[in-house]
Amino acid sequence: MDLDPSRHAPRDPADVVIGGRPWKHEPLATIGPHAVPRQEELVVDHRLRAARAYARHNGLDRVVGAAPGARLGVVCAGKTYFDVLQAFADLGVSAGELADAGVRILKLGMTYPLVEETVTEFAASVGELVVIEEKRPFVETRLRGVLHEARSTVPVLGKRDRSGETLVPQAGELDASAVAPVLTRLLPALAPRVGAPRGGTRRRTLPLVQPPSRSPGYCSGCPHNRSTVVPDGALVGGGVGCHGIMYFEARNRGLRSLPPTPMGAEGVPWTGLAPFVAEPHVVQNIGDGTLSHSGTLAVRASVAAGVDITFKILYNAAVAMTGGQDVTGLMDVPAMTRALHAEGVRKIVVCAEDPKRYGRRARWAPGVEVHGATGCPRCRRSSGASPA
Ligand SMILES: Cc1ncc(C[n+]2csc(CCOP(=O)(O)OP(=O)(O)O)c2C)c(N)n1
Repeated sequence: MDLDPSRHAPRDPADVVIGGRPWKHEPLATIGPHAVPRQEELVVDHRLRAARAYARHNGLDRVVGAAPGARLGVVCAGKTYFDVLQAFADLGVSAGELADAGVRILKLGMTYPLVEETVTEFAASVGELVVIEEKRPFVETRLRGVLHEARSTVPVLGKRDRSGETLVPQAGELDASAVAPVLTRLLPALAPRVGAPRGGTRRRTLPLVQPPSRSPGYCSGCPHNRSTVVPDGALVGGGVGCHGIMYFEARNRGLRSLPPTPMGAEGVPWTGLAPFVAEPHVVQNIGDGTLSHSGTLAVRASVAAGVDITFKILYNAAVAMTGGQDVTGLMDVPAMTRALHAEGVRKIVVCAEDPKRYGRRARWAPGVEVHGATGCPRCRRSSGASPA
């Protein structure tokens, strides 16, 4: 990787007049119409114009390949540019041979906003345009708008071909092997050269091996083995944390589950769902790291909404999923029961491998039940060992 700061020497475009004044960037540290009367105009118009002027002045968008008058113009950006070059190489056309193949490529350095002059000039220099980009037609849609305004009549292809059939796939990864068939459809002359020996070496495609699949599971001794066990037929919610692996475990095939939530939103979908479904109750797994980070808000919201939910908090004193870091601001277990009680949680049960570890003076919240691993009715079906 070249990290030399001098490899890029940005130059401010001179003489850019925007909104009747020479352009000067104004940082916005204030909000509100009283503070910045023309804020919207600045954000949606002036700054974008300045960005275009900058991109044009510094040559961020580059053209490679054939000279103007080329049969095909390819518009692409970033990684896809290299996939396009690789696809051409796989079809027997090296970067140096693009000109002979009648291919001109516009490699966008900035995909939004498009620099109108650059794309209109490029369109005027080719017979037909194809936009090759991964996923949805982001550049393609904008490009069509720009060319339409400029009254360009150059045909633009992209996600669909002229007959409306899929050309550049929207789904999945777009790598060189997915780009190559797009190119051969546009330039059929390339097709027969696929797999042809080049420079003495021949690329061979190996068959894709489909190994037998293996469901993930917890390590033996991991407390999640026990903490993710739920009563038969229960509706279960997962979220962010190692408990999320329960969705993929072989033993949980057929589990009735709600989809996982983002971190801290464990149980939150239930506040919206509960009033509209016959299901009376959900069991929601949540880690102590997540609870300390933001999950307390989910508990508070559930209490406020008055929904019937059992949060199953695994107290493993670690942010296990991301590598076993310490939980910042972790309360001890008795303090956690007091906090949950203060939030208005109606019933709090502690299942501990060894309840004695908390001592007789532990300051539990009022009404807390503390059970040992064997005595807890909620842990009866479990296996493995859990600290708490
Ligand atoms: C907002 C946000 N920050 C960070 C992460 C990365 N992350 C994934 S799981 C996780 C926490 C896991 O810890 P815990 O809740 O204690 O569950 P455990 O894995 O120990 O069961 C974090 C921080 C995330 N998914 N979302």
